Amino acid sequence: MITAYIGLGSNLSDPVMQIHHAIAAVKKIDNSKVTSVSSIYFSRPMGPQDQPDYINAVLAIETNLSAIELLNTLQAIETEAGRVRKDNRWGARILDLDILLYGNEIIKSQRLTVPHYGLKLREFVLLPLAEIAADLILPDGDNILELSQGIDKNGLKVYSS
Ligand code: ROI
Repeated sequence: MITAYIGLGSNLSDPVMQIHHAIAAVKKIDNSKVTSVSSIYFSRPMGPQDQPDYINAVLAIETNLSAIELLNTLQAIETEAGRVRKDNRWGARILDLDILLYGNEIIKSQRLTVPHYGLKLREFVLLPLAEIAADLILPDGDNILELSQGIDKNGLKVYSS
């Protein structure tokens, strides 16, 4: 079993409901067990500001799936939520499920970069991650608690716990 961390985000179609639904869907993934779920956070958009505010959370999952199997499963959950994959990398989305970490592995393939490229730059990833895994160390040796304490919160707040 590998412990992976997944970031969840939504800013369309009732984001709080989307995140609750997504957490329930991830809990049903075969060969896997969700071991912790952060609070649900309210965050301001990173990137273009002419889009709604976001709801974000992070969860930990122990899984026997490979990283690509996990990615395929998460993308199926995004599609099920009604997400249309188009060229809107920085735009509004119904549901985003990102593999933040997959054990201590470093993965650089066409479909997948792990650790997630935005991990250290995003308050809406670092603070929820620190909430559920304060003693986590990244593959490069950086410490999640220190990173989370060093980042501007940019209005991030707990929406519900
Ligand atoms: N901004 C916030 N606050 N939360 C997100 O999940 C998020 N996701 C994105 C971009 C557009 C970068 N901005 C975001 O993909």
